[in-house]
Amino acid sequence: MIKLFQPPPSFNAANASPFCIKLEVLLKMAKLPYEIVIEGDPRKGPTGKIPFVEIDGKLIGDSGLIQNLLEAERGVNFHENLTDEQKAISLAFTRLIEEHLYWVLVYSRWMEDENWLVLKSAFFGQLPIPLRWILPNVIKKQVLKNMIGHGIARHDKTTIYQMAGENLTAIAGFLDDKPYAFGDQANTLDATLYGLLSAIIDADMNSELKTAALSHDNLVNYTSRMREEFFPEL
Ligand SMILES: N[C@@H](CCC(=O)N[C@@H](CS)C(=O)NCC(=O)O)C(=O)O
Repeated sequence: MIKLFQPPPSFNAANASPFCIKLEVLLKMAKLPYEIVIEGDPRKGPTGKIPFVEIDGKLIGDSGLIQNLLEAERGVNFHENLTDEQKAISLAFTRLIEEHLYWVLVYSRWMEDENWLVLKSAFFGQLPIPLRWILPNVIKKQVLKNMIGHGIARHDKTTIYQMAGENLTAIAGFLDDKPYAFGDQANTLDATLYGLLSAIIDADMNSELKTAALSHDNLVNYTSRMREEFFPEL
């Protein structure tokens, strides 16, 4: 049985982490049995990030690498029926979502004062005092450092949300009125896309990022359809 290590559901979404939502959707798509182990500390994972899994006694991190491993070792094909061109588009959008749009989500959660209060309480609210007072600001400084390293936090707020708006417009234009990214069958890009859209749209936090996402009806409808299909219990 695959053990999936991830934090508990939060913010009215299946998970606080879009990568955890993505991986859980992939496991559901592949109909592979798995067991969730609640783990909120990314440092416990082999790459220092969540999600991670235990398969055959080995810990493996990174949703994309786990996906590759499932394809190589469990006979799953997350790209079934896709042409080489579609596979290339899928990878390009995956990188846009995970390597750029994701960082705007991080910015909107950690740097917007109202969202920071929600996040602080969800992530650190259960810690004993004085950790509950000290840790949030220590981690926030580290997250800001990471965002500066990535480059996103070197821009002003208006520019950051403008860039995210461009990403969302590109995604909405590509999705158009298709049920899934590549037509009638859900593929790996749907897991990635839903993970991030759910973190933006379903999560009970507001920002210009969410406003931009909500301005695309097809993204809103897609997110609620995917939620209904993969997390009907929510
Ligand atoms: N490429 C990784 C990214 C995972 C990731 O960034 N996870 C975040 C949570 S959404 C994390 O663990 N951050 C903790 C940190 O960077 O210290 C994947 O696809 O799994």
